[in-house]
Amino acid sequence: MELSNHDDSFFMNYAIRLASRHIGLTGENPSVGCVLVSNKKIISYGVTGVGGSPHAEFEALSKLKKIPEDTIAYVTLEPCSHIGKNPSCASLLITAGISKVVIATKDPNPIINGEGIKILKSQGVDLKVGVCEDLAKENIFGFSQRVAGLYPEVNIKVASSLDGNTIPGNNDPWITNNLSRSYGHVLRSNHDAIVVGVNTVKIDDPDLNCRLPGMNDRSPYKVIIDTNLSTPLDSSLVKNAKKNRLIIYTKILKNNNIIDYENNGVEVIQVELEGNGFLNLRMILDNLSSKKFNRILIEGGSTLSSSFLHNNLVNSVYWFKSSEKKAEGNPLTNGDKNLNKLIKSSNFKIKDSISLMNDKLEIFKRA
Ligand code: AOF
Ligand code: ZN
Repeated sequence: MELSNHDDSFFMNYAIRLASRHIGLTGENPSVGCVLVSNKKIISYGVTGVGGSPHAEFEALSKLKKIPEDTIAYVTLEPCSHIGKNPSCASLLITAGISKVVIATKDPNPIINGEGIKILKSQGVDLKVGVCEDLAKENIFGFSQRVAGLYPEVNIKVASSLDGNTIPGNNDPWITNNLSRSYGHVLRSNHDAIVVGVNTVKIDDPDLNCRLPGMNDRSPYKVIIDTNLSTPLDSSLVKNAKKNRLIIYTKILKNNNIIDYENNGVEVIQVELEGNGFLNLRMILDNLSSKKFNRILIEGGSTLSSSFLHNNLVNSVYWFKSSEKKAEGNPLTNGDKNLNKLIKSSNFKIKDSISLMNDKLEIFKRA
């Protein structure tokens, strides 16, 4: 009996969830999920490996000794047609004798872009494209942007008290609760680079690692926006630069101490200033895109976050709000940095509101 539409979306949702687990871990490659189904049962599954290899289809196929004749492959992205760092997944599926492939969305990579589908079709494989497409597209949004020659996906994380203040009171270094902070670490793990302004480094001396148990290796690159190259050489980020994979963007400097940073393993990149005295954020995003980063997380401070918003460069805002704790100063709901206003004027829509015990996470997405 043919599988119904309902079953197709059930198996594809499973594949999409698998893919979600490796977002931020697959380097320049998108994270893809693959589920193999025989007689309505999942007989194998795969997800793109850490660093981008192996591809999901390869992993799913290689777990099986024998592939039943009626096997259907559910993949969140069109199987690749080319031989790159990995073999062609379209060819692997054909060689394995898979007679039906269900695909969530086409691969926007110009070297594939329909070629995988063509190869499968030419070999008589039964195809269905577009199952759970919106969800699958959301997962690879940053990748799609970058391969289309646009900027990577840029998301902002902010934490504040309910009234929008961001500086913790004296007695407690944290504004939000444990659960919010764990969620914040998940966000770190599923981005390729975390960006902060130099003032955040000077005030907080952060590590910007993913500190969830067992997930330390999921820490992305660190990036500091530092117009005058004044990041303290004894800051934790610089001292651990090699391990941290630290990049500092600064203005074009005639007399500079770049070598001091480079000796610590920092990559220093000089970019032009804009009229307002800020570094050109578009040039920075171009450069991050050339480094094949798909997803960028801006973690502070509020000046940097609002500059990205003012320049319409942000895709989502993750705003953690504590209902209990009070914070001081640096309000996100006032003046130039009024986040509420910026979100409204940049046409963001609230996409989700998640309870994190007594905190709340509001997720805004650009419409
Ligand atoms: C798939 N399955 O799991 C992924 C795909 O250099 P390569 O060989 O790793 O190929 C990279 C391209 O393959 C990448 O840019 C994207 O278009 C596609 N990713 N394709 O069939 C996978 N991750
Ligand atoms: Zn592939």
